[in-house]
Amino acid sequence: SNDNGTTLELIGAPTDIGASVRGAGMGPDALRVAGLPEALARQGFTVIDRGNLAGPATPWTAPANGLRHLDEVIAWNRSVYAAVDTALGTGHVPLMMGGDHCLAIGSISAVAWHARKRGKKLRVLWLDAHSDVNTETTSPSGNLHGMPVSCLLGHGPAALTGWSGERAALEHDAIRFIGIRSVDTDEKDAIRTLGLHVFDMRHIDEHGMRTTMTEALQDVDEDTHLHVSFDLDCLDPNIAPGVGTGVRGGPTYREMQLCMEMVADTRRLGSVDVVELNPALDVRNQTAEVAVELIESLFGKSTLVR
Ligand code: Z70
Ligand code: MN
Ligand code: MN
Ligand code: MN
Repeated sequence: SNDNGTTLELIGAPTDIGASVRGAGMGPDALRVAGLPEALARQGFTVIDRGNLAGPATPWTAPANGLRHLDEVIAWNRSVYAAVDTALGTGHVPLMMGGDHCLAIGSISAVAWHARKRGKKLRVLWLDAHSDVNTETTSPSGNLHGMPVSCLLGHGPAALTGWSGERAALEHDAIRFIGIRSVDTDEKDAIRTLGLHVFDMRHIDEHGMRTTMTEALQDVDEDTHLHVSFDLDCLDPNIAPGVGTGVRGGPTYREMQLCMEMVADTRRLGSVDVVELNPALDVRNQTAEVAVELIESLFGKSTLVR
């Protein structure tokens, strides 16, 4: 057989609990329909599809104290944390299929706990049009998918911080943002104050994806656990219309392929989130199909001829 020795666990988290637009809850099944499990199996991985986690329905109530659906967001993230923790504890590579981006709180908190236990450095690549570094006091919407980075840095609501065993799951210099082009006013201040490393679209336009990724992956070494948190709205809406909050001017298909290939080349990828896929807004599941192709590259499928 072509078994490459690595087991991937697909974990579905079918919810739009932190989002502004309905539909992200259908993301996991759209990725399955697009053939994600089979594609990864063809690459030699043992693929375990854990099916979909269960959690509360989205009530679509107004924000309370600057936070919408806080109790339900906590419940979903507890389930995600437990599933990712189990996968990592078994030596498997978890691939969390969202669902909206608030689920990265549970996912990355579990990853951070395991990285610390194993004495590994953690590097997170946050591929997104948005910086997701709002808090309950700065958020214009109250939607928690705009706040996961703050929670992971220890600055979110108390109920969503500290899950990794430390106040902050991530130090400010453990995360690199790629593709950013929609940042709220107060988020800009937070980025400056916290010293976050943001490779926005201007940076990619001026320096190219190759230089950008060389910079973003600097100091990733054999002791590094690399986590990719892939918000599909990072992509240009021309190729990825199936997202709740598309923003024009994102990376092209070719730029994102190179990004994924350069991550794969490090051979340090240890966990992944794929979030914000909204099949209700998609066109014939094309965003899910693009996502599958990019995830194949992320896990080492090469288009190199030589
Ligand atoms: C805005 C907010 C956001 C994704 C929208 C939007 C955040 N900054 N994130 N779509 N994926 O409401 O905080
Ligand atoms: Mn996001
Ligand atoms: Mn986004
Ligand atoms: Mn720094």
